[in-house]
Amino acid sequence: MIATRRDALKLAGLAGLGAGLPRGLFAAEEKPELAAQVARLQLLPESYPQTEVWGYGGTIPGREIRVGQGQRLRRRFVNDLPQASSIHWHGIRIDNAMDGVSGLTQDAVAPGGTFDYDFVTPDAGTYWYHAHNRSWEQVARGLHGPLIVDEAEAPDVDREEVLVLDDWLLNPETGQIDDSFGHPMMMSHGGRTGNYVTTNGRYNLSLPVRRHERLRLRLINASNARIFPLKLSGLEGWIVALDGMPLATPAPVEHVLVLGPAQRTDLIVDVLAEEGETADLVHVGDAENFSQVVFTVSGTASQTRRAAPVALPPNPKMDLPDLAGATPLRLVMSGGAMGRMDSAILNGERMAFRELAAAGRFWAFNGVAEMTDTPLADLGLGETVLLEIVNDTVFPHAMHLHGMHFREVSEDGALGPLRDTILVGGRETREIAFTVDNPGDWLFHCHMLGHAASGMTTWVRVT
Ligand SMILES: [Cu+2]
Repeated sequence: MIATRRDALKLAGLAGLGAGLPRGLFAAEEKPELAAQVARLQLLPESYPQTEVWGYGGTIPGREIRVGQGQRLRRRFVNDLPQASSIHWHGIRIDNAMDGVSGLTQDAVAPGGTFDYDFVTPDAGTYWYHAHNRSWEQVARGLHGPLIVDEAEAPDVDREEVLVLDDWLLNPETGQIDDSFGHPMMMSHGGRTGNYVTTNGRYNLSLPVRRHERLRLRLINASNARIFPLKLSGLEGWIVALDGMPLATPAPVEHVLVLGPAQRTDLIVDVLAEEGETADLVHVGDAENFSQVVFTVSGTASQTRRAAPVALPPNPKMDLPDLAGATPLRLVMSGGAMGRMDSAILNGERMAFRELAAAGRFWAFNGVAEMTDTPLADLGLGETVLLEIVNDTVFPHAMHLHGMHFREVSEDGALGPLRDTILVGGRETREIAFTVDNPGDWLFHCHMLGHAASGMTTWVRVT
C-alpha cells in the first residue's frame, strides 16, 4: 500500500488525537472476546508444582479491561470451562440485562456457550468483573479481573498501578486449589479464607519506584472472604475514591485502611522512602505484619514534594439522596456458628438450625435462608430508600448492592461516601440510603461468597 500525503496527514491527525485521549477509548475496537479457561500456571514459588486455575484469558487475575468513561464496552463471553458461568461487572451502574447474575438477569452460559455483553460505563473509576454462577467456587478458582474506567482527563500522577489483592486455599503438597468449596466449616464461619495471599497473582510483588514519585494505586479485593487491613510505610497517601466513586475531598491515610471483600480503594501516594530503601503496602496481621506489595526506591522523580492532590472529577448522579419521605427497609442478618438463630424458612418451611445446616444453609435474611421468589422490596424509580442492616451474627459481612451505589447514614444523620459494598461488623447495625434510579431486578447479598450461597442473598425490584 502506498501512503499518499493525505493518508499520512490523516494518520498523523489520528495519532495526535489518540495521544490526548484516554487509552480506553480504543478498547471497544479490540477483538471483543473474553474466554474463561482452565489454565496451569506458576502461582506458588518456583520450587512448587504449577496450579490449575480458572482464569479469564487464562491469566490470574484476568486480563485488565480498560475503557473510557461513557464508552461502550462489548465482550463476547466464551465459556471454555467444564461448568456453566456468567460475568458480573461489579460496581458498574449497568443496564440490568447485562448485570450477569445467573438465575436472575440471565441464564448461566453452558460449557461451550457464549453470551454477548454490551453496555455503557457511566462512571469513571476502579471496578472489577467476576463470575456470578457458583461464585463461591468460581471466584476462588480465579475467575475475576480488573475493569478500569478512565476519566476523560487523567489525574496528575506519574503513573498508576492496578493491585488485585487475593488469597488462595492451596494444598502445599500438590500445589492445587483445595476443592472443598462448600465445606460447612467455611460457610458457617468467616467464609473461605486462603493460606496463600497474593497481589496480581504474585506472593512477592515488587515494583520499582522513584523517590517523590506520585502514583495512583487502584486496590481491588477479589478474595472470597478475606478482609485486608492495610497501612502505608514509606508512602504518604490519600484516599481519592471508594468503590469507584471519587471522594469530594481526598482523605489522608492516617490509620489502617480496611478493604472488605469486593471493595476497592483508589489511593494517590507519594514515595517518601529514600533511594535504596523500600516503601510498602503493609498487610496488618493478627500476629505480625507483612508486606503486601514492596516498592523498591531507586532514582528520584523530583527534589521537592508536590502539593497535596486534588479530588478526582465527580461522576454523574452523585447527588445526595433526599431522606425526607424515604421508604424504610430493614434487613436482619442471622445465623452462622456461635449465632443465636434457632430456625429459619427454607423451601417455604420452617426448619431448625440443625436441619438447615444439613441442607447447607447457615444464614438467614429476615428469617429466610434462601433467595425468595418475591423481592425484599418493590421499589419505584425516583424513590429514596433508607435501609437498616442489622447484623445479628458474630461475623462481619460485606453487603453488596447491584446496579446502584448507596451512602451510609451515620448516627448523627451525616451521609458517607458513595459505595457499592459495605462491611458490617459482627453485632453491628448500620444504615444506608440510596436513590432508586436504575430499573431492573438487583441482587443484594453478602460478598463473603460462601455466605451468599448459604442463605445471605436477597434482591430488590425496581420498576
Ligand atoms: Cu457474610
